[in-house]
Amino acid sequence: MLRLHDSATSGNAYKVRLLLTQLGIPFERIEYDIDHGATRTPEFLRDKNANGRIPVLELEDGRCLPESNAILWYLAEGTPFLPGARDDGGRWLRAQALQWMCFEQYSHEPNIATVRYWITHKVEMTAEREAALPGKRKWGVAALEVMEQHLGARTFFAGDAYSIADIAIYAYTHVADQGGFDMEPFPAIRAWLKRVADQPRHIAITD
Ligand SMILES: N[C@@H](CCC(=O)N[C@@H](CS)C(=O)NCC(=O)O)C(=O)O
Repeated sequence: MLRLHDSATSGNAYKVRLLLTQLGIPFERIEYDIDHGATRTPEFLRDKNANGRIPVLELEDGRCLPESNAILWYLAEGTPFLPGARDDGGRWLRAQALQWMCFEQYSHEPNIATVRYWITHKVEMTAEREAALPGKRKWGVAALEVMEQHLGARTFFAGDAYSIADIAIYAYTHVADQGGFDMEPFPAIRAWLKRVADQPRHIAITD
């Protein structure tokens, strides 16, 4: 059985739990206390992820794949969750999915997810974090504005069907309010959040 090295409140890990569930693939969850360095032990760094982070997908043969969006891509290959698997526009749609997954990791997650983590995990607000906070809020809102503009004319991120691009971006957008991001000015995002939550076999981050 697949094993997911996991943490219950992590949006990055939730992406993988959501896709595995929607694909109907059984998996074992191994929980880590990320607040107390459980992913920084010599064993974890040696055997699971040298970068010291979850999620990590461990295959039946013991190979370990870190990075949430790489895991989504691996699992979605050959399924409708990787856009364009069955049509001529596949190359373009897959590139668009990758475009949005890169956007999520560079412009969205480092701002929106980090602020949420600081607040919900009640981490010590060091001088360094206090100094970084306004910039993270500013760039988090900027990411939401980019998404709002895109979704104003579209139903999903890559083409017109739900895909791993939506899963990647949904994970931290639907809990952005927990980091103090006001979603009121973003009606197109709010409509898209509902479309994603209405997909078959959807699970909550708390499930
Ligand atoms: N780019 C990575 C980020 C992974 C990440 O930041 N994981 C966090 C939890 S969301 C973690 O493991 N933190 C524990 C630590 O850094 O020690 C991904 O998308 O999987």
